Amino acid sequence: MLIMNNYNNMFNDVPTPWGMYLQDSASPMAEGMLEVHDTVMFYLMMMLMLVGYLTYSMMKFNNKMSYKYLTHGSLLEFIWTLFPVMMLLLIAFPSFMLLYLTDDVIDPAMTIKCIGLQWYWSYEYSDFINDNGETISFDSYMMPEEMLEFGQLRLLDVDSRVVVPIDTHIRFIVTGGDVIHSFTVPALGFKVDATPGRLLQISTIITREGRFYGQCSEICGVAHSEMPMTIEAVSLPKFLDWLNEQ
Ligand SMILES: [Cu+2]
Repeated sequence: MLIMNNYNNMFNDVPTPWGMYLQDSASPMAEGMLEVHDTVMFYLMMMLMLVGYLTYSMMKFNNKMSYKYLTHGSLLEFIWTLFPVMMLLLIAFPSFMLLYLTDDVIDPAMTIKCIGLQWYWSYEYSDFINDNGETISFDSYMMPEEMLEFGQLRLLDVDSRVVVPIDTHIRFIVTGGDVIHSFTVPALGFKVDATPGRLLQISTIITREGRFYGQCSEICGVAHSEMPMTIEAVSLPKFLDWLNEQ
């Protein structure tokens, strides 16, 4: 859900109190996930109504109804076997299609390495080096509650955000430095385990500017709830300005 941030007039994609639906998507992958959710919900509702209706009928007409072909009725059995199969196929097909699409990494223009640590994230922009010839990298800690500025979000904002350009194929390489963490940004459709000794990748193309928040999603110790991730998507010129400052 979108919330206007008074602090700097940027849109934030955050969980909202009593929010019942998924966050607005900001990438084709998250868009696909919303689509699959809605599709599956449609079939679930149809099944719920059918099963509910049949259960209700059976209770209402209990022992007052007889149907000669209820048992050993081949046609009836054929229908009530085929119907669930069709339903499952209708659910399975779009969901598998999305699953394999999300695994695809299409010719990324830049790569960001995200390392989950107890209890912060460390980011490396391996494609860019600073004046000293070092890779651009920084640690990203949660803003402590007493240091929050007006408009910043408790348990969600960090001291240094991951700034990325929009409309660019970006690859995130995720790993863990100590224990397993999970790099998760709902608005972008990310949920990648940060496993020590393993590199997992996910690619995205962010379709709009904004701040996308996420929280570590693999219980990793006492401060598991205090290692959020904030991704700030900006236009390419703004991203280059940011890069120059690093
Ligand atoms: Cu963690």
